[in-house]
Order: sequence, then C-alpha cells, then structure tokens
Amino acid sequence: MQVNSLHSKQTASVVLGLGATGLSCLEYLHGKQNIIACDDHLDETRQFELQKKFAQIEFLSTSECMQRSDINEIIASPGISDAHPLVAKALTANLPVICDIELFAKAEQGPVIAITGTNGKSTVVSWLQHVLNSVGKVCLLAGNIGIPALRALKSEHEISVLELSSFQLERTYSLAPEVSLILNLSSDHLDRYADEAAYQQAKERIYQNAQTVVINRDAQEFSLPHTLKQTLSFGLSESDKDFGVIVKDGVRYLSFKGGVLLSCNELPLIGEHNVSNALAVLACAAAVGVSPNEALPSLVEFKGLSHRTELIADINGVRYVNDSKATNAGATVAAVSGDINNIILIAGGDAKQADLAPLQQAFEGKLKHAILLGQDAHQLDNILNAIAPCSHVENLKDAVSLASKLSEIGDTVLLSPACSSLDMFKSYIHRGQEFAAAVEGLLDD
Ligand code: UMA
Ligand code: ADP
Repeated sequence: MQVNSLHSKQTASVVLGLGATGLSCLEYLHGKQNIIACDDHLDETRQFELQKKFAQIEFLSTSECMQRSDINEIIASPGISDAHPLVAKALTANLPVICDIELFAKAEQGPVIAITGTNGKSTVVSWLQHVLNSVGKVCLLAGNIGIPALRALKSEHEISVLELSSFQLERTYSLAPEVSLILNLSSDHLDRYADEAAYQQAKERIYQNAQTVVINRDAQEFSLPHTLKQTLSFGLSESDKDFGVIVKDGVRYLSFKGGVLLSCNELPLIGEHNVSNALAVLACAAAVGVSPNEALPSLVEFKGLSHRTELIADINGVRYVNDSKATNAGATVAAVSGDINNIILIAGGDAKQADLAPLQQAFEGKLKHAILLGQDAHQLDNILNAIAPCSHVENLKDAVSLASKLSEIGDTVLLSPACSSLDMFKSYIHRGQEFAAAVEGLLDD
C-alpha cells in the first residue's frame, strides 16, 4: 500500500482513538496539519478538556467522520482494528491507515532497534535500554511498553529502542530499523486476527528495511526479506558463530562464538526464558557495536520488571510468584519451563480465543492444583483437569486464601493467568497488585 502525505487545507487526517497513542498524535501534529479527532467513548467532560487544549482541532464522532469527504488519512490507535467502520471505509477507498509508529519513523533520524514477539518484549527492551545507557549510548525507550513513541521523540537520545506490537506493525510502512528482532511467536490476539498466519505476517513486517535481523534459533522460523544482508542469532544451544549456551563441568554459561561469557546462575532474572532474553539483549547490543564484554557488567545489574515471574513472598516455605503479565499460554508455559515443581496455579481471565492446550504438557507432573477464575476459567478446566484437581473461585482474594490452605512447604503458588485481565481488572498491573495485596493479607491471618 502506498502511503502518501498529501496534506492541504482541503484535506484532513483523522486521529482515531484518543488514549495514550491518540493524545501523543494530537500533541505531535496539531499546528502542523489539519486534524480531526475522534473517539467512540469520549465523555463530555473529557471532550471539553481536550477541545480546550487543542483549540484548532475538530472533534467529531465516527458517524460524523463517515459523512466527510475531505478525509485523506486515518491515524488509528493500535487497539482499533480494521473492522472499525471508519478504518474499513478508508481501506476500501484505498486511503492510508497508519499509526503513530509510522509518524515516528518519518521523523526519527537516528538508529532504531525494533523488537516484537508474543512474550518478553518489555523485559528485553528495558534490559537492553539499561545496558545501552550503562555503556554511554543514550537510549530512547518507547512503544507498546506504554510510552507513546511520538512523546518520547523529544527526549535527548542517540539510539531508540522500540517495543512494537503486531497492531502497530500492521500500520507501519517507513520504519527502517538498524536492528529488528522477533523474540518468539505463540498463540495470542486471535480475537483480532483471522488466524495465526495473519498474526505472524503482522509481526514479520518488523523485518522490512532492516539492516540487521537478530534471530532466535529456538523460535519458529520467520520469512526474512530477500534483500537482507546481515543476521545475528541467539539460542539456548551451542553456537560457534553467534550467541548461545554452553555447558562446562556441569555449569551452564552464556557464550559468544563458543567462548564463555557468564554463568547462567549469575543472571538477575529467574527462568529459562530469561536466559534467552539475556542472550537477545547481548545480540541486539552487539548489533549496534557494543561488545558482549562491555555489556556484561550492566546485564547482571538489571532489576527486572514487576508482574513478570516476580517472587513476591516466601511464607512458611511457600513461594508466591506474581506473573500477572502472563496474558497468554506461551508466557505461562515459560514460567514453568525451568526447575519449578509442586505448583499451585492461579489462572484465568479472557483467553482472547487463543489455544490454551500447550498448558497441559507444560504442567504435566508439576501441577498440584489449579485455582481458576474469570470468564474463560472453564476452558482452562477442560485442559488442566486431566493432570490435577481444579477449583473455581470468584476473586483473587479467595484464590490466594485457597492456595494458602492447599499449600505445603516447598510449594510455589504461581499467579500466571494465561489470559488477559480485562474481564475482571483494570489491567494486568491491577491484577498483580490485588494478588500481592491478598498475599500480604495472609501475613495478618
Ligand atoms: N477506541 C475507539 N473506538 C474503538 C476502540 C477504541 O474510539 O472501537 C478508543 C478508546 O475509547 C480509547 C482509545 O481508542 O480512547 C484506546 O486506544 P488503544 O486501545 O490503542 O490504547 P492506547 O491507550 O493508545 O494504548 C496503545 C496500546 N494499546 C493497545 O495496543 C491495545 C498500548 O499497549 C501501548 O502501550 C500504547 O498504545 C503506547 O504505545 C497496551 C497493550 O495491551 C499495553 N498492547 C497489546 C499487548 O501488549 O498485548 C498489543
Ligand atoms: P511482553 O511485553 O511481550 O508482554 P513481558 O516482558 O512483559 O513481555 O513479559 C510478559 C510475560 O511473558 C511474563 O509472564 C513473562 O514472564 C513472560 N516472558 C518473558 N520473556 C519471555 C520469553 N522469552 N518467552 C516466553 N515468555 C516470556
């Protein structure tokens, strides 16, 4: 699809969706071109506030926009799908439908490291930013992690690390990353995509115009562009050429070109997935000229992000782990992929129509009991009741209380829902906080 930028007084771009992304677009574009702002859920007070802030911008409803003949572009928020009437109409008329990342790509002159994947994006981009900043490369971090890219653009930086979702990649055309990485791909967002292939195709758009692609040897294969010149790989296997893991005298080490870098035990984050994430960080850093030895001191200092396989308490020998950010089965599988047994799992929520079946094999022999809640609890029950007893509860407080009654020394109570939180909570953060509060409440009992 051609993205033209013909803006004149007679035409207008619609900024569709006025959440974090839409607002950043209004801030960036107002005064530069004709803008119409549109959001389907804007209440009067909010509209009044926004109209005061952006006096030159017209605020219209979707149906009002549908009547206009001067619209030549839609700048859609990532959460708004192609089925939205205004987007569908624009696509039918062959008008550009872009997102904030497209505007960022056109404005940004410096090198960009672009990272996507079903799981591990926020961990890897934050870890990478920490490493790059520590070696003196001032780094902008933005995108799906929650910092709209256009807002971050103003900050001083020499390199950008972008976390990109498939929703953003779908509508990005001009990005030419110095480095592109797809961390992994597992079932997710099938409430938005027709099938897994469509989700994968959206992710693969990150490779377009990339100078170097970093490849995860343990993830499924992706279609690389024919024009691509450089690749660099990482994986949990040995590699003479790239990043990997080697075993010496029974100890596992991160390695580069077959040489030892660091014992896996020295990594600051738990789980096999974080060994993989650490290698991804080293590979991306190497791709922009930071040698593994330069990167190692800061790699081990990274503190990790909350709500991702985070050990929050050890009460009477029972470990409580908050993995609320596990919003799909792939993340929950990763949480139990290492040396973890005797698990009391708390899971459930909105499965987003994704395939939860991989959970059965991942938990086989490890699961003592599953405590289920939320709208798709029955789906999890169908999968897990073959390997362990399942109980159903109404809320997280009851889940934690039941988990504590069922648990014995050496057990791990793991909140790793394999589902999005939005059926019961404001966000995964809210869900993780409620879990942590309920666990803290156990100390008062
Ligand atoms: N809206 C409409 N009509 C609709 C649907 C929504 O007008 O039919 C409006 C809503 O009223 C709201 C706005 O659109 O005002 C919300 O847009 P949005 O859902 O795109 O949310 P933003 O606040 O702009 O946040 C987005 C990303 N959200 C999604 O992709 C769903 C954020 O990722 C991202 O951090 C932010 O841009 C900054 O780049 C969140 C996310 O859940 C964390 N991402 C998914 C994920 O990680 O799995 C992809
Ligand atoms: P994202 O930004 O892609 O959602 P996060 O770093 O926020 O990724 O982690 C989301 C979930 O995925 C957490 O449950 C985390 O433990 C898990 N996770 C992190 N890295 C990986 C990985 N490499 N593979 C699978 N799951 C992972």
